[in-house]
Amino acid sequence: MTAPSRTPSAEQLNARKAFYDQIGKQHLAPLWERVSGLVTRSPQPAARPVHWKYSSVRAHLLQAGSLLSAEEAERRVLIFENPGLPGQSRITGSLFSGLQLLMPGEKAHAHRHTASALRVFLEGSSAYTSVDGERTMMSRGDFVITPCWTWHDHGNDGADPVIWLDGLDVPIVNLFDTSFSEGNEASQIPISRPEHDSEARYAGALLPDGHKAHSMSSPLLNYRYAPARENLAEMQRNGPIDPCHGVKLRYTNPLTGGSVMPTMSAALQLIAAGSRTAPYRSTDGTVFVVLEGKGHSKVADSSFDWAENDVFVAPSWALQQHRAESEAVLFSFSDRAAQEKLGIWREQRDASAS
Ligand code: GTQ
Ligand code: FE2
Repeated sequence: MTAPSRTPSAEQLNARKAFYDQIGKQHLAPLWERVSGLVTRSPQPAARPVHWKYSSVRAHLLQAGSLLSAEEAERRVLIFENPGLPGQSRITGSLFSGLQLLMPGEKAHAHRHTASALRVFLEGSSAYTSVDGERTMMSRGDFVITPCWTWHDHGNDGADPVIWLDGLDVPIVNLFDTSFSEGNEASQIPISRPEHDSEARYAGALLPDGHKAHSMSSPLLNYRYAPARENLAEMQRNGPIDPCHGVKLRYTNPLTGGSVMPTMSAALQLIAAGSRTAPYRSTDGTVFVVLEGKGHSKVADSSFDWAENDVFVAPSWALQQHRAESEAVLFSFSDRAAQEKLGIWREQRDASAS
């Protein structure tokens, strides 16, 4: 029998359709009808480029603060939901993100889960998070990690509302159907180590003698903004400047030099006032958080004018280009760590060429 060639007749098409219906009942499907959508020539993310202005999200979050307590909410978070993935609680195909609010005196009850979390502290003072018995006070721009299955609770001991951004790998954990979570009888986990103990041990270019890694995540709880910001300023003075990124630092696990957690990567970059980055793209859909400055980004066909604390998304393989009106600092996070482990991460630095 020879394979059918050229354009099939209406009769042939009907016969095929009947065949597909028949095998569909047996939970079978023809690859030849599906393959072009399955094994695409390049990434086809459902997630879209999107931008949230802090001023409007903040207003809604404070409204949530008057509608329910942190205790009632368990976590009072407004989820950034990508318009290309409606109803799915995802900011990119693989990541969850939201803004969390704690009013003065509020505490968020202790729990743990298999999802890994990161936080970027945006607004307020005297807020802490505690992770497996170590508490850290958070300041603006600090980057804090909550590795998978670690007990954590938060609190606001200050007089003003506090707001930070959460990023979690929930969609990855759920892709694998590996979500577990539990609450703790204690609202707050007893503190078993001095405050900032992990910073003393791991935040310098030194490590405790004889330390052995017992986790796939970094032992450092809080990566402070102030020293990282100073490093960026000095790198900018000294050069070279990366055409695609300005000057950019990646947060690492000091024990391995690798990513801070197994699934998620984070970075901090400085773009000089008046300068523009060269077109760039990579396969890790990336969430940007504006920590300083004002500027403009082109992401695929979208254009965003951003200011402090705004959040915007560059989906996988979307061309991105950033221009800083005033000196800008962008925090960003993505699933690059997971992609690199799977051997599928790619980037294109001369991205305008194609
Ligand atoms: O603060 O523990 O945005 O467990 C989502 C899930 C925050 C948290 C989120 C969480 C948390
Ligand atoms: Fe949590």
